[in-house]
Amino acid sequence: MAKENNGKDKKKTLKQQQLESYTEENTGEFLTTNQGLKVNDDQNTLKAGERGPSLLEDFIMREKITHFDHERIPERIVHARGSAAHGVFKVYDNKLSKYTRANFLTNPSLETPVFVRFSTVAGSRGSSDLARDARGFAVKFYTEEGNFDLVGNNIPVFFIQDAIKFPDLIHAVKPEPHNEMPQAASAHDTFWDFISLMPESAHMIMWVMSDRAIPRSYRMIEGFGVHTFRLVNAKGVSTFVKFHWKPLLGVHAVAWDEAQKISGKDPDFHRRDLWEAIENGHFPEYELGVQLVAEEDEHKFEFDLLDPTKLIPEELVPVQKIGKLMLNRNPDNFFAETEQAAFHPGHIVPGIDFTSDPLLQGRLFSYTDTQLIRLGGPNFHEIPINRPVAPMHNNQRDGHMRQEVNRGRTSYQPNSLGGGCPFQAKMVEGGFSSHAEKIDAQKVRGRSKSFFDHFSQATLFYNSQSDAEKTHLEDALTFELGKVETVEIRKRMLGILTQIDTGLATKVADGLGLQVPARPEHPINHSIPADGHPNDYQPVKTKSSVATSAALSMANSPKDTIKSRKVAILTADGVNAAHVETMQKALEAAGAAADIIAPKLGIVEGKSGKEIPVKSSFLTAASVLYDAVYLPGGTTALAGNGDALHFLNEAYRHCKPIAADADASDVLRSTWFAEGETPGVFTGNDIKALAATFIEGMKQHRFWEREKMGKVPA
Ligand code: HDD
Repeated sequence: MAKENNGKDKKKTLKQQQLESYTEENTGEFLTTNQGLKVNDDQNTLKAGERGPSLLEDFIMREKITHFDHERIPERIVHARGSAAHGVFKVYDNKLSKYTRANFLTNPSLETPVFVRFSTVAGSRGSSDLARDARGFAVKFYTEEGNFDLVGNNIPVFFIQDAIKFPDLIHAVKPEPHNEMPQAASAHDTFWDFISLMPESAHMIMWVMSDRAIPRSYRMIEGFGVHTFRLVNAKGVSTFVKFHWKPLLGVHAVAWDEAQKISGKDPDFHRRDLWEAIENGHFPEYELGVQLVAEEDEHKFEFDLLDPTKLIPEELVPVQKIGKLMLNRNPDNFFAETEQAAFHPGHIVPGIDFTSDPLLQGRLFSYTDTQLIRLGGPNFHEIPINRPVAPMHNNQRDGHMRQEVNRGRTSYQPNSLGGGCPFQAKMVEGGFSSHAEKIDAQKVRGRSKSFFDHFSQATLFYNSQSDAEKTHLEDALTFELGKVETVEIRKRMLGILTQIDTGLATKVADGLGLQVPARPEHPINHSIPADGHPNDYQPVKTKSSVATSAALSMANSPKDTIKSRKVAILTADGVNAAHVETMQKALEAAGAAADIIAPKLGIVEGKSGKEIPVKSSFLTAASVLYDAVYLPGGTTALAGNGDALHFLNEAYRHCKPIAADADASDVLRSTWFAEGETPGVFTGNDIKALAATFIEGMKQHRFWEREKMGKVPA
């Protein structure tokens, strides 16, 4: 595959140069101990005689085993399973300088190095990439003014409004404590018990039950900062901002049946996809967008900007695209970089600031705290991947694993012995100064009434989905609640669903064999504090000023490329090799990769005698690992091959584009979908025309309308 742009040939970023000073390679070197002593045998312990006991003196054995014994660190309490890449971010112009003094957001000549980690939330480090879950989208910008971390998700809202509930939410979704099941799945009693008692999660539930939670690729997800943040300009004027990432490849998902099968066939599917795309020069790209709201407009919406269970519909405030992120380099070492990366929404730079969103406020505490245990002490900022490229100077000293050798006598402020250094920076010198938000309030342990509408945006999301997306959402809820054993929990969830959409509630109830409960006049909130008056915390439904929002449906995502998609070409001896070659070339010219699959590895011999090397056999390949399938003519042998027919039927079931030579009809006749014309199945013998139609079809990603025709038993 052609390399579009080789990141390694480009000028190295400051971060790359910094990281390189910490790298080590064994090639051509002698084996040594950690003390630099050359070792002549690390395969046999020192013994008292060849058959005798090992000697305590053997420092080589002790060092090797001791280090091994301590190799593991605690996995992240959430987002344990992840994959990361290096890249660069560049802003398009200086338009944002009206709103922010952050250099990396206003200076188009700057190329800011970034490290981006994608993740699932609930599963352990070794769990499947294809779990139904939100995806983390954490970006560390190594700006010249310090590190800025945008620690977001692929979903623009969250389950809860207040960080104090986060431990409850995570305890509920993680495997149940008595038997540690199920792994990386929300389809169990404790999760839905919690959710059914937490009406504020209704909006987020719509998103995680949608296909957004089973992405095709990390390269095809959106990202959101979730909270409302502030941009602050040089004059100290603040503007509210929501951050968005929009992938250039569009937003695409797999089918739920497919996701479950991928989890078995290739649990590293997303990790591999990201890695291979970067190795092949298909650098993932995302545009950074902002929604800006002037301070004086803070209260003009029917929802509260500080409520993290709400989004700002793009119909009300458009997303302005301000720059582009490109991921162009895989990490050198997973543990050193991806595992040790420490993100924190509290890492900000001058020109960006927080709001009082109570979820954000709690996060500002949690992220440093968690690194202290996970990375083992207060010096985790010195780990190479976490170091800023901006210089660090302060009076913090010592602690476990301190790397810096601080010179001088003074580590306090004020001092005269050290010449008063390091100096505090004025704002004009780049010093950070918190936005002077005016606050005059009484201490209360409570919530603003402006946070009480839990359902309008859940309804807005549901109403904005395409027919297929609605069906998938209904199916997902029916699946998840079907796995719940406690019938009371299922019923309580139906009560929540009635408040979002009675049609949705009816369909799910039907699948569960239950009655739809009457829609309560006053929605019930079971999370009323013991000393609160029940009416104090009743959810209210406000009429949303937007009925549907195009940006909420993946069906409206751009569908103009097949770059980096994977196509399976099914072959057998006697195949039309000329057609295979033409199709392969056309697909590769459009940026896709086409793999030859055959009954066994080695070569297949075309009818013309041409030999074609086989990439995978039906034993190791699976339709769920591909985006589309091409069946050339001359493959009659496959008509009697159960694996090949299953491959085709399954691709059909998952609504994938399928192209076949007209004279491959002998094989097609043996498949489930042989009869008649169906959407997304392209046949013809003019191979060039067929390739062109197939490529256009692949741009659509899936032909979900096929699902109406009933499920294929594959
Ligand atoms: Fe969090 C990790 C995103 C709420 C506490 N979070 C973590 C990561 C992402 C998010 C992407 C992984 C970062 C990485 O790749 O290393 N978290 C979010 C979003 C939230 C959110 C978008 C809501 C808008 N998180 C949230 C709350 C709390 C935490 C309310 C605690 C009160 N999150 C953590 C944590 C983690 C974390 C325990 C685990 C590992 C880590 O921080 O470094 O501190």
